[in-house]
Amino acid sequence: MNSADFTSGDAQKHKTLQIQVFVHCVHCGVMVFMVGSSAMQTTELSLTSFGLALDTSEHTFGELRDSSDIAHNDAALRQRMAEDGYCFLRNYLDKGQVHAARIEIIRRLVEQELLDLNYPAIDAITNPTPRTGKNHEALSKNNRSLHELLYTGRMIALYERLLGGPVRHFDFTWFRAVPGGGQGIYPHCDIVYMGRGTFNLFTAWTPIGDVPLELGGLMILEGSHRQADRLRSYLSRDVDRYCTNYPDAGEIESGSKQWQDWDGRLSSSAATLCEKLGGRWLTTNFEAGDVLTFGMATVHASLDNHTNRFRLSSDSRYQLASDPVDERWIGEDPIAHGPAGKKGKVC
Ligand SMILES: O=C(O)CCC(=O)C(=O)O
Repeated sequence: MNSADFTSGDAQKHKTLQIQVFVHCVHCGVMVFMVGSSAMQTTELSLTSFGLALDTSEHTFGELRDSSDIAHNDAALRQRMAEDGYCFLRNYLDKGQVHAARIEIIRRLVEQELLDLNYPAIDAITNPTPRTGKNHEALSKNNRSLHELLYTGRMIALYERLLGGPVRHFDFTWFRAVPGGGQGIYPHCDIVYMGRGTFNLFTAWTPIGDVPLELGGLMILEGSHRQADRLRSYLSRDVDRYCTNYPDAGEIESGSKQWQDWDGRLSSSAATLCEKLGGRWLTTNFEAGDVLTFGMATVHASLDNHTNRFRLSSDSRYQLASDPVDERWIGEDPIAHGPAGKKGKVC
């Protein structure tokens, strides 16, 4: 199946499609989606990341380990994080809360005229002719149901267990609304974007609704957190540093240009990086209620969206309250990667 096949069809048909991924078929080299409707079509889709084909054979691609059986065991959870560089907790969050957060995001997407309202809004079908670009910040800012999901209750309890003390979160919430046909992100580690406080910091990647493979979820490069020696110079970089003596320094300082020569990527190609560093790209069919948490040196990327729906997910960050915090991501109106977050030097 190509993405055009999947994205065509009327709403009712779309709603009744059931997509099952046969993980054993990753052995065939091509990820096979069985798309079942009353007509029982069987079609195929190759997975891509950042526009490039991904080798989904078993030595380079696999399933995330589910740690939900140890979600409430502090020692086991920390041990798992040390071992794997991530913990994937299936069905850990309250599905009702995830749904409430989704409804509010949907309401804001409708307000921004980004959904095709010939279909039920909750399905988040992308408006093929949007009049405006989307405003990520407007999706997450002052979004009480999203913030309750991410910054109270089970989520905070998880980080108290992982960190062993009172926790604070970044005030900035990254919200990803990847439109139908949109690209995922290139391989990177988070520390290059948020390393001015502590390294003892975790990301929570939270699907706001189901995110099956074809919608483009997150992937972790297996064992990559143990490659810190090889990645030492990458991991010590700060994406907001710039050279004041370069011709475009003024544009960085005014905010008209975000990056001088580097956007934090470790590589543009998930497949090539996997060959170089070893390990498999691990992912899953994410469901509402799942959370995937990982550390600052864990290499990750995301799959492209091969549907006509928005992929909705957030990433949020947690650390010990007593540790220093990166000034870019806190406060009422975090400075983020804007001009106030840049650090210049003569190169
Ligand atoms: O959701 C994505 O596509 C990227 C998320 C990410 O890079 C992160 O959570 O650090």
